[in-house]
Amino acid sequence: MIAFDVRHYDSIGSTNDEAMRLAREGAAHGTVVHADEQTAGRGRLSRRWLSPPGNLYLSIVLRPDVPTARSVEIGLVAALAVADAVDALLPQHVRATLKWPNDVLVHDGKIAGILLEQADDTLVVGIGLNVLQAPSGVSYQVSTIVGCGGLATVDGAREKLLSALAKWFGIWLQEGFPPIRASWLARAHPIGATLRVRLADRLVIGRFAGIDEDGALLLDAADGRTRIVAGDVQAG
Ligand code: BT5
Repeated sequence: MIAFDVRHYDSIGSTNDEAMRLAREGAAHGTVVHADEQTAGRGRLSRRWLSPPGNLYLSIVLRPDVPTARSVEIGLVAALAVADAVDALLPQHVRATLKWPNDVLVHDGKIAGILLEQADDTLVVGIGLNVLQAPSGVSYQVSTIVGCGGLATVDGAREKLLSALAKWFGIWLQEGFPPIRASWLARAHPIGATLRVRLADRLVIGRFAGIDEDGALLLDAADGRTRIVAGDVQAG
């Protein structure tokens, strides 16, 4: 069980930066930085995460006692936890789906993003979840809990998310990656779906063939099976 210690801020640049700073000062496993808004919220690859008041922005310091190479798996653990929390806040017939590596979608719109950052033996997992406010100026479809018919407060969403995270982190520590991989696949693109994956230097188009035992994306492209460790999946 993780003992969460939540530090709340009204406004901050990025909760990930603050969590990293606290981690460098020795903050314990389970320290959580939660802000009502971020003025410099970050996505992957220096992209922006729009962070107006009304949504959940938090970062968790984790010190898992496992090789750093397994941190990719924690991204998938976090995505499952966010998806469970989102499901619990939405009407029963609506379910969150997952897009590799860490996006959580509802009705094909991105409702949450996850940013993993690492320094030595410390991992910071940053999660942004749209609860009340759909940010404007995003180039693709965005969802919010309330816009999808859910009922939630930001603090209520935080509690659901942290308890789901404690649950999935515990499963991962006790049973390893196989149950995470199976549960992730059950919520993800169907096997065989056409995916377009933007890599640093090119676009790869192929059929989704699952994720391997390390969490990497497997794609059957014209020139055979490709294993992808970093990229952006675009609409099929
Ligand atoms: C992510 O990056 O999806 C990771 C986002 C992590 C945000 C959290 S908030 C708490 C913590 N503190 C931080 O500073 N960050 C973390 P990526 O896959 O690169 O997606 C970024 C893209 O999502 C942007 O380029 C926009 O197109 C889109 N976007 C920006 N804000 C959004 C929002 N609020 N909801 C949905 N999409 C958004």
